[in-house]
Amino acid sequence: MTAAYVALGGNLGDPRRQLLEAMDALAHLPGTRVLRRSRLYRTPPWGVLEQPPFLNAAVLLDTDLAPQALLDALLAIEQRAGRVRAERNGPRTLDLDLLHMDDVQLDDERLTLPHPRIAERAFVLLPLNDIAPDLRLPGQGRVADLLAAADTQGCECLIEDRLAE
Ligand code: PH2
Ligand code: MG
Ligand code: MG
Repeated sequence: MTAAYVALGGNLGDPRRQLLEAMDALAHLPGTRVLRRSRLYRTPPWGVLEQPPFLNAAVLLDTDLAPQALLDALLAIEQRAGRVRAERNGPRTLDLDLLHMDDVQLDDERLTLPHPRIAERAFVLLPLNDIAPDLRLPGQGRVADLLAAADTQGCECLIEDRLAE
């Protein structure tokens, strides 16, 4: 079993429902359990500014799936949520990004682990800090330290969405 950290995001349709349903879908993947769920965060759009705010979250999985198989499973869940691949960094119903798997470093045309741009993105670091503040990302640093240095302006935690473990 391997620990896997997945970021969830969305800003079209009903993002809260899509994120919660995606967490359930992750819990039903073969050989996979959800160990921790972050709170939900409302975050200003990054990259393409003219689009609605995002909801973001993160989960910690324990999984038998290999990285590429897990990536395929994440893309299938995105598809079922009506994801249409249009503009890079543009609006989407559901985005599931594999951030890190313990003891895995890889770089091929489909997948780079750890995800190389975690340190730049408050919308990833805020929820990741809920579930793994002491995680050390090879090449980037410790999550809580990265968050302390990040620009979290405009990000808000949806307190009412604190989820049971
Ligand atoms: N995802 C993007 C582009 N911009 N901005 C926020 N706030 N949250 C996201 O999840 C996000 C984004 C591309 O995946
Ligand atoms: Mg993304
Ligand atoms: Mg993605």
